[in-house]
Amino acid sequence: MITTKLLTLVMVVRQQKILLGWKKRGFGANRWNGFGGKVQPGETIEEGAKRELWEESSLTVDSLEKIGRIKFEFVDEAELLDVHIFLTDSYKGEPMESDEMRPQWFDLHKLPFDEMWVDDIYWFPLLLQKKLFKGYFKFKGHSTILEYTLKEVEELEIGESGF
Ligand code: 95F
Repeated sequence: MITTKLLTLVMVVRQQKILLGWKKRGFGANRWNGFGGKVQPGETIEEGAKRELWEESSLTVDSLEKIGRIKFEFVDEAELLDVHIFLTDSYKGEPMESDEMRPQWFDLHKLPFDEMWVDDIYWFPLLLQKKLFKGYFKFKGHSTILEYTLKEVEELEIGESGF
């Protein structure tokens, strides 16, 4: 039986800079990434995204823009990960380090791809051009992509039909 876990990822972009967090522990530790995590029972995907952003960076947002959706498969692992990616430029507060994440601003032209998940180099160009996208990446371990698909789309919808 294949199960799918819903996850969120929020990218804060402002004035030619992007806020990434250095993941200090847990899944994806020792990489720069956006802020996110598991959607909990009883919350919407967007609510989960806002909660994780707050927990990991101390930033609050009124609204998030849906920008992408990527399904990740890790060979030899039972769960598929359905990651909903959001963009915002209208947050409130100052980024603060949390137990999980150490936030830092990066120039959009100098992203630390060598210290990010290896899929990011494929879809960041679409994100930064604000093109809606859907992707699928099949990983072996945490650093090897066996195959992938990536496409720009007209809209993003929820549910499995979205793939
Ligand atoms: C990126 C990932 C992953 C990969 C880790 C879990 O929280 C959501 C983001 N996340 N982010 N860019 N790539 C392979 C692991 C699914």
